[in-house]
Amino acid sequence: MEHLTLIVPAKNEKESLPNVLDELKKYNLKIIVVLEKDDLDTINAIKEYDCKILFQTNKGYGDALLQGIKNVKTNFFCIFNADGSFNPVELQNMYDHAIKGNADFVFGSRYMNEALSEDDTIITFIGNKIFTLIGKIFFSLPISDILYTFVLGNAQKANTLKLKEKSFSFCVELPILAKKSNHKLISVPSHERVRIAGKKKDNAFKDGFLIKISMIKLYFERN
Ligand SMILES: Nc1nc2c(ncn2[C@@H]2O[C@H](COP(=O)(O)OP(=O)(O)OP(=O)(O)O)[C@@H](O)[C@H]2O)c(=O)[nH]1
Ligand SMILES: [Mg+2]
Repeated sequence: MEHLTLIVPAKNEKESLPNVLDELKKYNLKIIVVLEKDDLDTINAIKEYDCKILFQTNKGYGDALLQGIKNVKTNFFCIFNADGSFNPVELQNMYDHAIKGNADFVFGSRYMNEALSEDDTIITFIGNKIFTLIGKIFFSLPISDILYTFVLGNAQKANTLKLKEKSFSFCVELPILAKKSNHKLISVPSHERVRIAGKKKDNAFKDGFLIKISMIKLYFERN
């Protein structure tokens, strides 16, 4: 997967991220970890690993991803969480779809045949279903798991989308703007694991609310 760079957003992931980087070693991928400068515990935990560390200038999950994508030098990027919930064995299938030109953005989905989440709660499951349905109805999104954000995509195309969400609303902004720009989106089955250690960074109610606002804004914005 020589044309691929992983973008790993990390916030207080000193326990999980070293395990994730260990698991990734055998794949020999380019890796950019994006975190805040003062997240010293995470920085110290990964200093022996072969990855680029990028300090985000602002705060937030979306901000980290925006900066990561801007720094990708390969044709493709993949958002890869620092908590161990994504399995790198799934990258090859996503990459093959991108290389063959089957899609510009390949979205992992936990809600297809042969897919699974070990980490869903009833709240995240219902929230996801509702936002995915809104995505289908109002934006004609052909994806089945809008909030998962295990996405492998064309870096150059992502960089022309004018992404700006610095919060978890990035999850909906990326597919919606990609679709508005007529890029091709597909879903592929994914098996989400539970995070290895550490704490969840998002809040289902606060971030769910921000995502709703963001979708309304995106609906009324001109293409
Ligand atoms: N750089 C950066 N990374 C972040 C920020 N917020 C979350 N992340 C990372 O983004 C990824 C997704 O966040 P999670 O907390 O795992 O969100 P989640 O998957 O909904 O929650 P879990 O169910 O606990 O896995 C993880 O790798 C986090 O470390 C942030 O503000 N800055
Ligand atoms: Mg997670």
